[in-house]
Amino acid sequence: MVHLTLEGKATVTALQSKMRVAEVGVETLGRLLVVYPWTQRFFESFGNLPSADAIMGNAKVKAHDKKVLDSFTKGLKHVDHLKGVFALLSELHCKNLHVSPENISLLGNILVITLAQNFGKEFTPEFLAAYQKVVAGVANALTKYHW
Ligand code: HEG
Repeated sequence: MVHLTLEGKATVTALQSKMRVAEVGVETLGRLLVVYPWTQRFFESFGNLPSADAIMGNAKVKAHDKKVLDSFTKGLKHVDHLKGVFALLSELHCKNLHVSPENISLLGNILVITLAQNFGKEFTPEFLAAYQKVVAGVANALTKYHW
């Protein structure tokens, strides 16, 4: 559950259209794998990831990034019931994949950083602050099954 004021809800609607613009050009998972290399161990099936260029150019990384971004966009549509919407995905990450809550929040934070860097015009500080809340909510919902 993300607590947003009514004004915040209008911001969320605006964020939805901003995300459509930004979707091409935010390589969040690629950056996670480059900046926090220990996260690479979850993606052995993606092949050899020897350098930042290789990671950013890897087709499987890009395809997976699209899935991750779609999840965050879905989160924007369901800010009031994130835990329910992400229950299955939480089960997958916690029980099957054993991805830690820390790594999950890192990915959300990287998304916000990337939006600020690549789309600073659309994502002004006000929008970034609101989006940070949503991203934290999604990350939190994804750790529902952690103990
Ligand atoms: Mg996860 C699968 C979203 C963090 C590792 N992740 C998936 C899938 C989605 C998703 C939508 C596909 C599920 C399916 O096919 O049913 N991931 C997602 C979000 C976030 C996140 C929204 C952060 C909030 N994931 C994350 C992190 C790691 C990770 C931090 C590892 C460091 N995800 C991971 C792996 C898979 C998924 C290993 C399975 C990949 C595969 O085998 O295809």
